[in-house]
Amino acid sequence: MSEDNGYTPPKVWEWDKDTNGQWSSINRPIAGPTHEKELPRGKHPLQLYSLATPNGQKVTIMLEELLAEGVSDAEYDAWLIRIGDGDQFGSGFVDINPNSKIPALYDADKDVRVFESGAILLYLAEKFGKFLPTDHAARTETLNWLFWLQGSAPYLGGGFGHFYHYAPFKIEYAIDRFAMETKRQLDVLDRELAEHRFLGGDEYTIADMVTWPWYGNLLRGQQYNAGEFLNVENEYKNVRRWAEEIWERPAVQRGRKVNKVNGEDWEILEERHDAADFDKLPAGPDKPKF
Ligand SMILES: N[C@@H](CCC(=O)N[C@@H](CS)C(=O)NCC(=O)O)C(=O)O
Repeated sequence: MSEDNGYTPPKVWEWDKDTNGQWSSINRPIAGPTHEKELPRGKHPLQLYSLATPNGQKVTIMLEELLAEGVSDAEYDAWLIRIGDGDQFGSGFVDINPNSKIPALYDADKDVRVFESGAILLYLAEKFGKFLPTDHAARTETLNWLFWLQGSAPYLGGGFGHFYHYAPFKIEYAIDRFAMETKRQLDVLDRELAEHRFLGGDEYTIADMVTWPWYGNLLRGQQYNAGEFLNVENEYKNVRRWAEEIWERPAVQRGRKVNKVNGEDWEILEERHDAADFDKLPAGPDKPKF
């Protein structure tokens, strides 16, 4: 490996707006809104502003799971935030998430804003009394895995995904560093899932719902086209067993389609305002391939 690529950091870093790369038009070193724009508001108390990235899918899977459990108050409007177009920098969005990242939730019932996907799942679990054990020790174990995911996934997304898939040129040092960490995390999950059916125990909880969109999609080969590179076909048998079981859940199949903008036409529901919206999609395969 080359030890010097000719770059020496300057004394003080400056923002070069012309750097290329897929996300360079939206990445900024400052926070706050770039333009005035109110958020739309629908008929349900729960208003979700999101996009079907793994972080977005966590919330729509949780909401669909709640509805599948018969929690009718979990009905929601899901509005599309196109992050490539900078919708997350509109003033209305920044009001409910000062961090300008999807997903963000507004609960009109309580006049509460919730940002950070992990906080959103915890809020919904506590509001409706579902998918979070009440026993203190079991609840703690669920929260251990929820916080583990929130701390770990940025190494998979912002680290490995960025340098392996999005970066305008390949940097061996960065790809090695984050491929190593991603595989280590998969092994953490694999060892846990060798002992338990779900993360932290035998119950399906918000810990599984936050983790599946990242590592389940990675095992499906749907994340950064990296399945072969990370050899996920041949390793992590327990993660695969867990990911395939969750993939079978109808609520997961519904949730992953909400606020989606790419893929097959039968899996793209850009906005969702009613359970019947899924019926408007063209027929897809009976059992989508894992
Ligand atoms: N820690 C946050 C991460 C959210 C996040 O990174 N969202 C990305 C899409 S997956 C985003 O909105 N990016 C837009 C931007 O960075 O401007 C969470 O879990 O909610």
